[in-house]
Formats: sequence, C-alpha cells, structure tokens
Amino acid sequence: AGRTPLIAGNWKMNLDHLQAVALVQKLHWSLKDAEHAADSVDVTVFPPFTDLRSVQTLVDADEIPFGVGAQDLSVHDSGAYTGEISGAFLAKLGCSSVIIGHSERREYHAEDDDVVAAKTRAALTHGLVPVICVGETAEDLEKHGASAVPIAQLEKALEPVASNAEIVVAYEPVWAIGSGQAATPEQAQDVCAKLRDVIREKMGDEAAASTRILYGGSVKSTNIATFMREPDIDGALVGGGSLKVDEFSSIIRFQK
Ligand code: G2H
Repeated sequence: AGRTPLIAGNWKMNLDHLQAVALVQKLHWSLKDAEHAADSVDVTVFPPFTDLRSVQTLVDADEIPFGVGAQDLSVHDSGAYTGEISGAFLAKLGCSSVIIGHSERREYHAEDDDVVAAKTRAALTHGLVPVICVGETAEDLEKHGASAVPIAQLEKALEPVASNAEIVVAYEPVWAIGSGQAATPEQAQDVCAKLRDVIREKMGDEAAASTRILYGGSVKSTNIATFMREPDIDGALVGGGSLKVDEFSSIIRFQK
C-alpha cells in the first residue's frame, strides 16, 4: 500500500554498550554483503538507554542506515524526577523514535492508558516518532476476543495526537510475546485492519493510509514473510529475534 516496511529491533534489557556496538557493526556488514539488499526496508534498533550514545556514534560515523530509538521516555521534560529520561535528551542524542506502552512496561511498571497517552504526547513534543504498542493478554482474548482491548488502548493513546503527526503502531498480543508462539498472520491482520480503522476515525484518511502498523510477538526469520504478505501489516517489532546478527539480518531481508 505504498508504505515502506519497518523492521524494528527491541533489544529490551539486553546487550551492554560494547556488545551493542558490535551487534550493529556486524549487522551492517551482514546486510551490505547480502545477496538481497534490504534497500526498501527501514530498520530501527531500540537499545537500552545506556547504549544509545555509543550506537548513535557508530551509526553516524559509518553512515549506517539504521534509525536509533529508545525503549521508553519520561512524561516530563526535565526536573526532579530521579531516574527518568526526557524526550529532549533522546532527541539530542539523535534518536528518531521511542517505544511507548510496551506490554512489559504496562505489566511491570503499571503503565496505564493515561500514562501511554502522556508519553505519546511527550514523544511528539520532542520530535520523536512514538511506536505505540497495544495488545491483549490471554485473559482479554478469552473474555473479549482479540481486538477489543487493543482498539481501546489505541483510541486512548491517540487522544493527544494531531492528524498530521507521524506515529507507528505495534500490535503485540501479550500471549505471543517471547513465548515462541506467534499469532497467525490472519489473526494479526484482522486486528491490524481494525487498528487502521481507529487511526482513520481519530486522525483521518491520510494518516490511516500512511501510518505503519507492525506486528510483534515471536517474530522470526521463518515466519516474517507470512506476516509481511498481509495488507495491513507493514513491518515487525522483534524482540528475541533482533539480538542475533544472522537471525535479525534474515528477518530484515524477508522475501514476500
Ligand atoms: C514483543 C517482541 C518485541 P519477542 O515484546 O517487542 O518480543 O519478539 O521476543 O516476542
């Protein structure tokens, strides 16, 4: 549908700054040498905060065509918030985007839809593209079906978003995360199409046509192509599969 695919690597709390630099360097070489270049795919990596400076320095120095993003940000711009990281700092480091509302933040850090909306606003204020994560738990799935919870989460997150803002949405069914059991492409497509309808309602036709919606949850080199064939899935948010050079490189070079 004219949207450039986006493959995003969410490293979670893995890799120190030296390991991070080594992985990005090797990934770059692997993609450069690859038979099928991944020219028409955007790649963004989301290292831990402490790796961002090192990764950004390498990416700049070697002109590596990867975006660099953070895994979280503060709702505040600056001030007495011990341990928090402002979107202003991330922007200054050269980050292009930030993951917001990942289910692990929702679960372990009690981030609710209000926090997700506030963080989305903070990201946009500082010129960062928010990668807004939504998804249902196994319990939600049983009680309400697959789409009700992600739809409600996205509606709330989009409240502070202007119709011309660039955002990315990631649909990650919580039961599929790190479990090795991905959703089927048909299930994921069904929810992603409904999420695109939410974008249309809240932001209009243009935003619905241009916004990239990713699938996340146990994406691997062996299943990426099946997701990428679906009309409303524009890429993937990859956790475990983004930590190894060969695997992530294969995911990036998916063939439909
Ligand atoms: C979902 C995903 C990346 P994994 O959290 O955000 O992780 O690919 O390990 O399931």
